Amino acid sequence: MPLIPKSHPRIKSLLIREKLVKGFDNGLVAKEGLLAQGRGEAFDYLLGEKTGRAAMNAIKAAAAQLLLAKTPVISVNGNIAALCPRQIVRLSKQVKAKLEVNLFYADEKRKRAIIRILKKNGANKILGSSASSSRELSGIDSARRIVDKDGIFVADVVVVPLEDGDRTMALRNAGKTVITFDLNPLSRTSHTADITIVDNVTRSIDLLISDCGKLSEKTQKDLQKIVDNFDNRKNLRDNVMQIKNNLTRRAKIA
Ligand code: PTJ
Repeated sequence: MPLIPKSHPRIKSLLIREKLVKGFDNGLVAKEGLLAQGRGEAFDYLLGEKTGRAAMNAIKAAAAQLLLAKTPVISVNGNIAALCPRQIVRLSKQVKAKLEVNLFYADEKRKRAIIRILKKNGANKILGSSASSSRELSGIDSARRIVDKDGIFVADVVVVPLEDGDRTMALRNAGKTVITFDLNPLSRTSHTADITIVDNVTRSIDLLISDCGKLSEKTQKDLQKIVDNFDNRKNLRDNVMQIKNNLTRRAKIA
C-alpha cells in the first residue's frame, strides 16, 4: 500500500513534498530547503494552487526575455535540483542558457550531488564547481556571492528560482536582468527581480518551456515589445489581488 493513496484530494501537493523529502534523503536539498517548501506551499494554497493570469503574463515575458538574451544563465539550487531537474536542463538547451550551481547553504558534497542529477538528466556542462574560475559578486555576504567567471559573472540574464533578496539585488546592481520563480508575491526577491513568476515552479517551468517554443519564431522587435509591456510591480499587485479574491470567496463560504 503506497503511503500516499492516489485518491487523496491533495495528492499533487503531497507528491511535490515527497520530491523534496527524497531530494533531502539523496543529499540534494538543504534542511532549510524543506522549510522553504513549506513557506511556498502556504502561498500556493492562498493563490488557489493554479497558474493564474498574472503568472501566465510573467511566464510569457520571461520566455521573451530569455530568447532575447545573449549570455543567459540558469542558477540551480538544491530545491530546484530535486523538484524539476529534467525541465531545467531542457529549458537550458532550448534557450542556450548555461547552468550554474549556486547554493545559499554552501556545501561541496551537495553541490556534487546536484551536478550528478543534472548530468543524469542530460546536462553536458555545469558551472559553479571550479575554484579557479570563481569570482565574487559585490554587495552580498552569503555564499551565493561566489559565481563562475564564465557563467553568472558575465551573464546578461539570470534565472534564479527560489532566491534570496540579497543576491537578487546584487545581480541587479551588477547590471543583470533577473527572472525568478517565487510563490510569495510579497518577498524582497519578488520585488527586486525584473520578472517574477508567482507560481509553483513545478507548474510554471513546463509553461515557460512551452512559451519559449511558441515565441521562438518571433522577431527581436516583437520579443522586445513583450518585455517592454511587462510591468513587474503591476504583475505582483495582480497576484496579491488573486490572493485577496480567493480569500474573499472563501470568507463567503466558510
Ligand atoms: O539549496 P540552497 O542552499 O541554495 O538553498 C535553497 C533555499 C530554497 C533553501 C534558499 O534559497 C532559501 O532559504 O530560500 P527561501 O528564502 O526560504 O525561499 C525562497 C522563496 O521561494 C520563498 O519566498 C518561498 O515562498 C518560495 N518557494 C518555495 N517553494 C517554491 C517557491 N516558489 C516557487 N515554487 C516553489 N516550489
